[in-house]
Amino acid sequence: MKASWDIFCSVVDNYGDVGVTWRLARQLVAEHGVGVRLWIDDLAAFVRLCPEASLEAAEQWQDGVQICHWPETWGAADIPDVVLEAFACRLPTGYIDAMLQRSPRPLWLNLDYLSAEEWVTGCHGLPSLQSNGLKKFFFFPGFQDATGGLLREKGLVEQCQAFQHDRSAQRDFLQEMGVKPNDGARLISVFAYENPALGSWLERLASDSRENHVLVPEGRVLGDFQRWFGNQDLQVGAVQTRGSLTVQVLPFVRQERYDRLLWCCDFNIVRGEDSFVRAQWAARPMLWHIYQQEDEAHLPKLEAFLALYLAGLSPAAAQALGSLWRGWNRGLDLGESWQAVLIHEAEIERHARRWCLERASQTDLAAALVQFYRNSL
Ligand code: TRH
Repeated sequence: MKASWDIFCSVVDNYGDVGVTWRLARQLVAEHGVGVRLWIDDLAAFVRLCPEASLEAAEQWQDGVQICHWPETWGAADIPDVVLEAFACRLPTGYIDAMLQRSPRPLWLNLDYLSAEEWVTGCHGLPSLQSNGLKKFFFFPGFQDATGGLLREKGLVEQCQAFQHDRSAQRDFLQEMGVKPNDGARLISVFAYENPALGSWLERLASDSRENHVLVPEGRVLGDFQRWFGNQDLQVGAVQTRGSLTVQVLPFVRQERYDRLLWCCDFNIVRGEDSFVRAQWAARPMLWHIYQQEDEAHLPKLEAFLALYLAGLSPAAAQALGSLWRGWNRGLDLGESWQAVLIHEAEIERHARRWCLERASQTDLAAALVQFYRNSL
């Protein structure tokens, strides 16, 4: 009989929580033949990633996943074999009581946020005994072998490579998005949080000897672009040019299309958790705008990832890319560090491909979760 899973997603803000759980749910169904109910408390966020979904339905099926609205007042629900709470969201008390009653007890997992910090390898998979006698296991995604790995669908890297070798498929895709870059222009995507230093980077792009075509999905960083263009109203579809720089505002598209956009670009600026991972699978030079936390708690996480990511680069290229990432995340002037990155562009590109292949040789997160469940039986 096929195993049943409940995944609980509480949308804190933005799209990362729902982005990760939706991808995971689909993959569990498609590749591991399990039945998945995905409980989401904010369907509006889900509809942005899956536009055909209903905003009102208490229950609906999308790509073989049963999507359930997680109501404020919890009703009754049968308990499946595996209960996965994403990012320490709090399960309803009535649901936990029902878990206690079930025989055999379900496997209870907390899927944590992605971090490259060393301590993750020591905590991955550890149980925590709850006061009611239930055990909850902490499952950490990550970049190293001793972690739960990264979300990666079967054949993803091959699909991306085929697309990147097919110029006409890329051109058709971009045209559908209304994007027609001039020949030879560097294509850059920017999905980032607000950044007061954005202007210093845009200045550099505008005075570059090569054309830069910057694609900005609608969202939080748009205000900074607007300010740089003298408070022009930048709506979806807007195209503004200054010197060598063209900025084009794109609509927020379904997840699969956003992936393709990343595959098309020469440089991707991404944020949070899910787009950060997807840019790594795109195997192109990238910059991570990390989600800001109180007391600068995000900075050690940034450094932990940089320590891994930059390790395969020459010292000069590592210095250039590291200083661009740090500068972007600290709101510092970006002109010089961008220029330095361009000097090492070819090496950074080779490195992005290598990094992608190395990560793709590890067990993916969905497979690791399924294996963890099997081992628990
Ligand atoms: O939206 P985010 O900033 O989410 C963040 C992070 O997950 C952060 O760690 C978490 O603490 C916070 O939310 C609550 O960035 P992220 O993780 O990249 O999620 C964005 C999702 O949106 C991702 O699944 C890709 C998707 N997306 C589209 O589907 N279409 C688009 O056009 C774009 C730009 C993104």
